[in-house]
Formats: sequence, C-alpha cells, structure tokens
Amino acid sequence: MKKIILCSLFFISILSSCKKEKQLEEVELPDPNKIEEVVYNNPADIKTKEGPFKMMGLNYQYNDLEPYIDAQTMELHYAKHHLGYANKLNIALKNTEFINKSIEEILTKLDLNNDLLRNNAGGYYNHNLYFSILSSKKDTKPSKAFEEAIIRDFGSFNSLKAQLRDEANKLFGSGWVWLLVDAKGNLKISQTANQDNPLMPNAIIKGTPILALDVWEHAYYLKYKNNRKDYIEAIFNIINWENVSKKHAETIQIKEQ
Ligand code: MN3
Repeated sequence: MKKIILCSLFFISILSSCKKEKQLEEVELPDPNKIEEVVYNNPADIKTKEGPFKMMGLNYQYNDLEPYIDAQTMELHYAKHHLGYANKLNIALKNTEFINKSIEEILTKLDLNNDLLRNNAGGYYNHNLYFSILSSKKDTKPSKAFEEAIIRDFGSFNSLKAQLRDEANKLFGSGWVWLLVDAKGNLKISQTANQDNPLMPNAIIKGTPILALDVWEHAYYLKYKNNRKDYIEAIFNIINWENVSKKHAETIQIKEQ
C-alpha cells in the first residue's frame, strides 16, 4: 500500500513539474544602473536607559564618513557598542559615591579592580572623544596656537600624524592611541589597552586626551577586515583638526587656571 502511494506521488510530482515548466513567465530583472536609495537610521534617536550619563549624539549621519568608514560600521559602533558602554556605566554607578560626579572625576579616582566601572566609564569617555573629533569636512587644519604647540613638541604637523599612525600600527590587541596634554601643557602621544585612557590612575603617560584613535576591531573590521593599517590610514581623512584645536584650547585654559 505504501509503495502504491509513493509511486503515485512520484507520478503526480513529475506531472506537476511539467505543468510548471510550461507556465514559466518572463520576469523583469533589476536594472544594475539604478541606484537604490538607502535610508539610514538617525543617531539622534539613540538614547540611554535611566542614569546620569546620556548619549552625546553625533555631528554627522552614519553615512557621512564614507568611504573612509562605512555607515554600517558607524551605526554598530555608535548605536550598539557606545550605547552599551553608556548603559553599563549607568548601571555600574548605581548606589556609588560617583553617581553625581563628572566622567573625568570618575576616571581619575577609579578603583582599577572595579572592572564594570573601569571598562564602561572608559568606553563611554573614549568613544565620546573619538566620535567628536571625526567629521566629513575636508582638509581641516590645526589652529595657529595648536600648530605652534605641535611644532614645539613634534617638529611639524606631518611628523605628529606620522607618529600617531606609527603608534596605532604598533598597538597590540584592542586599545586606543591618544594625543594628550600633560600636566606641564606639553603634547604627548600614548597608547592604552582595552578601554583604559590617560586620565586613569594606571596611565603610564597621564594627561587630558584631545584626540582619540579607536584601534578596536569593531571600529573597522566590516570594511577593512584584518587590514588595520588601511583603516588607520583612512581615518586621517576624517579627523577634524578644528575640533581637536578646540579641545586643545579648552584643555590649556583649564590647566592654566
Ligand atoms: Mn570602539
């Protein structure tokens, strides 16, 4: 009985496939020259859950830094990774002495054994700086005062960029490369592992960061895969040196007070 059913099912399926073939219709293929308009989400819609620290927003849309950093990487980086650090920072601060403190004070007085606070306060601060010094604006230049400091401490603007590149290429594993202003007001370059930064008690070179280069794989892997060097090269096209100049001026002013 089973055999008869199977055979007849086989026969029916042959018949139906023959029938289908006869009914094949011509379908319209998509025009390869037609550009589909992609609608990106808005970074302004990304909000933290409860807690003192909020998302600072971006001065650009996710696709504005293309082709140097692709929109998908920017969205994941801001709306997933950065939001994650911000939310976990707020959780880590619950019922602690730090609840009403500034992020700088939290980082300076941090207990390094508190991994939840260390990683997420660092992640929050580091990404705020990183996203704020990027822009799609072309050929930005350092201010006169900032350029004088660069020449004093690095010889030239090109030498500063070469040293930043070199430091980023040398960094082992995940971490950050910094341009910072030390206690004497001098510019220094340093690197830190994971989400640590030059404000933390363990920093080998301490100071106030004015430029941050994210050298974690999540900052570039979708577009650049394992070619970290290409990402580092590309990022110099989208650093807004006017913003870095402002950070430099603010930092010098605070230190001179
Ligand atoms: Mn990152």
